[in-house]
Amino acid sequence: MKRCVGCGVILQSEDNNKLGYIPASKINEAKYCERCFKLTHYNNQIIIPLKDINDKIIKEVNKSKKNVYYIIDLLNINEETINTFKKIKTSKKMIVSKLDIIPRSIKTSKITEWLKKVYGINEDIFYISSNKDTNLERIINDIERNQYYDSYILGYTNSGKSTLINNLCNKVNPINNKITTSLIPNTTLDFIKIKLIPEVTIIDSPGFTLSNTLYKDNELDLIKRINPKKFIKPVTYQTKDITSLLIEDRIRISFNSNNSVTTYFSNDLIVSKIFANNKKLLDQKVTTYNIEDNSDIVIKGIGFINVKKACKINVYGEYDKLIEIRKSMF
Ligand SMILES: Nc1nc2c(ncn2[C@@H]2O[C@H](COP(=O)(O)OP(=O)(O)OP(=O)(O)O)[C@@H](O)[C@H]2O)c(=O)[nH]1
Ligand SMILES: [Mg+2]
Repeated sequence: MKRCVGCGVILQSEDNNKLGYIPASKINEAKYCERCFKLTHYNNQIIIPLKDINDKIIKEVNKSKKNVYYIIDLLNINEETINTFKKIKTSKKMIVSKLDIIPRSIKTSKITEWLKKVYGINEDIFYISSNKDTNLERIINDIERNQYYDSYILGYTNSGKSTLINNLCNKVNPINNKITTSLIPNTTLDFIKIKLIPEVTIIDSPGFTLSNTLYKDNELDLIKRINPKKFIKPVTYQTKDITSLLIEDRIRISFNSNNSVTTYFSNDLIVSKIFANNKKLLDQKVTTYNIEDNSDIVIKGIGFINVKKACKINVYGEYDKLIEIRKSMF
């Protein structure tokens, strides 16, 4: 039984519509399945939704009792991603990834304090950037110091698990077999065991998936715009009682008073300020939230909007499923 080095599935040449397919003529020497090969060499993106993956991962990890590093990206900190962290019952630490995109105005010590106060996170928290090779040696030192022989790398899809593992290997024990990484949801399809050094194993995992997302799995352009490439530039809007922010022509949030609100999203996400007498979206379900001074409107998987003064907001349509309100880190 041979597994794909890129995504972890078992290689097979019986059915080209099933996971792990590789033509029979290639199966002996192949390291990667056809999907990973096409993704890496032709940017041909085949998306495979994974069913019930969240429960399966938690079950397997809790049974194993192995150490866990849980990767989370700043724009995806919300009740759901934090609750998943809390379901892990083995020794665990948090890694906030993609430090290179976090606005310079946000200090990591502030984030740690806030994660503790608002979300009750008492575990160690690391801040890394795989792209910029920042603080990766802290993870390696942590593994060494604690003598973790096996550690899972867990986290939501696209949080940067596989990229981190490739970069850790590159530092310690460079190998040619890179795990496949990409922006498509669920690039990694099964657990992948990697020897960091002979006595230390790191296990990559399929990403957890959010219960609701702004995008459908095949909306790759939108997925690209949601995932920041560069550091996020916060944008401040002054609102009046008729102002709404419209996000990607989908989520509309209206404000009821003069206020100052600042968005923390990928710079490529399309956000516009519109006015309530714009009828376009008016005959929809409306959900109202009472916001206290200095709070965040969290949009799951997308980012958050910092609101300075207490106010009421309305959210239109079914997008209330993506909205949470929390105390701001500022
Ligand atoms: N800016 C930035 N982007 C990163 C970093 N690490 C990973 N990415 C990007 O995030 C996207 C997802 O990376 P992956 O490593 O495939 O994420 P994953 O968590 O393994 O995703 P799944 O396998 O789908 O669960 C890719 O486009 C990466 O280039 C980082 O440190 N900084
Ligand atoms: Mg992966």
